[in-house]
Amino acid sequence: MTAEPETTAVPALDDLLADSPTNWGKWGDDDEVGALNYLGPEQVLAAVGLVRQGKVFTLQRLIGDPKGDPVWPGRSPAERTQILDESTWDSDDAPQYPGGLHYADDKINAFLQGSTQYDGLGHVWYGGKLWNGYDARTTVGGMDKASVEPIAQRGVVGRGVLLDMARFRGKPTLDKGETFTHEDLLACAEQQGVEIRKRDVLIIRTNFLQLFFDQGDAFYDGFNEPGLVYSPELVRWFQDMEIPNLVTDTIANEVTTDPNNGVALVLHNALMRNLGVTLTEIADLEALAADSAEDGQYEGLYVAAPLKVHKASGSPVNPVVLK
Ligand code: UVW
Repeated sequence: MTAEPETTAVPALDDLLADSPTNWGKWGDDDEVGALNYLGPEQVLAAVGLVRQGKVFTLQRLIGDPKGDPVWPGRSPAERTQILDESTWDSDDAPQYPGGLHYADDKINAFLQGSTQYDGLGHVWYGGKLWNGYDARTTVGGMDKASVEPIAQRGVVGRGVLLDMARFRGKPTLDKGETFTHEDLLACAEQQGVEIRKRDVLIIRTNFLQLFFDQGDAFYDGFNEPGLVYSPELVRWFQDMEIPNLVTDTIANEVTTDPNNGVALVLHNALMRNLGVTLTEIADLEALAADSAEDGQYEGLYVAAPLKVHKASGSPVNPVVLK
């Protein structure tokens, strides 16, 4: 008799996160920005004081990069179409303006989460409930609740701390499926000589998307990004530290498939859906990381405001760090 191979059932998020903390109701029944409530005038003013050198870093990846745009499997890169240019006026039908004005126009057809982006807190869910307990049916035809719009309206400003996990692990990029914990973030911060404080915006560098440019289509074989991995202790740490926003240079901010239980995107749920931590993805941290390694300043003023798109589950952003 041949023994059946042992299969381990993948738990439902409802079961895996049954005892995980939530912040539902903490900022009222109508809240749509969650842990961003931790960033008030006190945090803004303290962060402004970190601008000591006049250095400015923009964290958005180029949309329509001639080398390609890394996107979540199933999404497609943005397509930019030229609508008007000088050739338009080769035609007798071209619009004529008094004084002889000519101009260029273009448009893009893009996934709102197909570039550097903020997720609205309602972007992912399980068990029929979104952030703050909103019914998942409120997503039908557009996000009536916890879209990116309220995040875009308020903006995000605070102390940003860069945690260069690739450099900390002594590698050019983290590997497919490589994980790290909040303890690793603390060790990385210590090695960098910076403190992670309550209410910090965490900015984590893996440089994993370099492999998208190096490997071409093979990048998507067995797609499994590196990143933070779920544990009850990690969720408790985020909760205790009142982390408002997690920014990474990967497509989805965490290890894609949790090696401990086989569940996909556990932290999108444990941190974003349950605690209201805002997620920012596909950031380009290369210039900031190179500069921080040189000057030793891993903290700065973080400023971001995603595009205001009505009912959207996410939208593009070009975050800025000033040192
Ligand atoms: C998913 O969660 C599917 O995508 P994102 O990377 O936009 O969060």
